[in-house]
Amino acid sequence: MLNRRGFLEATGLSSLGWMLRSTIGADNSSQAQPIVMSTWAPNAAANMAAWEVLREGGAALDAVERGVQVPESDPSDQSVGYGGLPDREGKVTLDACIMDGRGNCGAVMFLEGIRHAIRIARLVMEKTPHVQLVGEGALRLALENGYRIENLLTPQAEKAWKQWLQEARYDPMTIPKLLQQQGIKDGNGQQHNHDTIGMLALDRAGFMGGACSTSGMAYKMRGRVGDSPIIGAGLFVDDEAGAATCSGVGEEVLRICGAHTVVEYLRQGHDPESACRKTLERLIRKRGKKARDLQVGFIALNNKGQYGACALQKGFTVAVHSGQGSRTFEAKSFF
Ligand code: SD4
Repeated sequence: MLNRRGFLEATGLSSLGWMLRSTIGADNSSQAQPIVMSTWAPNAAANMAAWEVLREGGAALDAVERGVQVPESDPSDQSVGYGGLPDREGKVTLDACIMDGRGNCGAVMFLEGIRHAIRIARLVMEKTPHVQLVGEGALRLALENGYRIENLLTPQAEKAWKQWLQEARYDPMTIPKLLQQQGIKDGNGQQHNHDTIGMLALDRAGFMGGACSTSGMAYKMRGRVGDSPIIGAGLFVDDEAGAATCSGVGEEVLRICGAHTVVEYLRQGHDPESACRKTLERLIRKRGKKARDLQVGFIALNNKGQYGACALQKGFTVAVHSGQGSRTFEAKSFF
C-alpha cells in the first residue's frame, strides 16, 4: 500500500502537496522551525534521537517513531517497552499509536513480546486497511514483518511485581507510593508509574506528527487498555491546528477524549498551555473531588511551533528540543 508521500509521487501530485503544505502548514512560510517535545523531562534523550531526524529535514512522523524507540529499549524505564512493569498476571503488554497531521494513524494494543510497539503501530498505519490491531492480530502482523518474540519482563520488573502480589492492591495513585517504598525508580528517575512517552513534532516542511508508547498502568487487569493507543485520547495530531498527547491515569483521559479535546481548543485559538488547562478543567468538572487523587498531564504543540503543558498534580515534567537547544520544565498544575 502506498503511503502519502508515495501516493503523491506516483500520481505526480507532489507539487499540489507542496501547495497544500504552504497553505495549511505550520506558519504559511516555506520553512517551519522544527521542534519536538515529550512527556517527562528524562525523555530529553528520546527528543535528541527525534531531533537527529528533524535537523536533517526529515519528516515529523519519522522523528517521533525514532524518538519513542529510545525508552522502548531502555530496560530501566518501567513504563514503556522492554522493562515495563507487567499486568497483575506478570505479563508485559504494550500499547502504542502514531499519527500524522493529515489523519493517517495506526495503533496496537495488548501487544506482547515485541519491544518496539511503535513500529508495529506504524505498520498498521501503512500496511493494513485498519487503524487498530489488538493482541494476537497485532503480534501476527509483527511476526509477518520479520519481528521476533522476546521476553520483555526484566528481573527488576518481575521482582517489583512479586512484591506487589503480596498485597495485590490496585490503585493508580498508591502504586507510585509502593514503588517508592520498594526504592524502585524507573529509567526516568521518577518514582511513580506514570511515565508513558508521548512525543509531538513539527518538521521543517510544516507537517506534524505524534507518537505514544506505554506498558500501561502497572498491575492492570489482563487485557486492560488505557488511553495511550487510542487516537483522540492518548494522542491527536492535526496540521490545521496542532497536536497533543498525555501521561497519567488512562481511564480518566478516555472519559474526555483528552488529546482530541486539547487540539480542538488549539483550533479555537487557545495557546497550548491554555488548551491543556481547559481540557483538565473539563475532567475536574466531571470527576469532582476525585480529581484531587488523580494524575493526568497533557502536552500540546500548535502548528506554529508554540508549546505548553498542564497537569492535575505537581511533578509532571516536559522535555522540548528545537534549534534553540534543549529545555525541560515542570508543567503548571491544579493541585
Ligand atoms: C495508561 N496513560 O495506560 C497510561 C499510563 C501512563 O505511564 O501514563 N503510564 O493509562
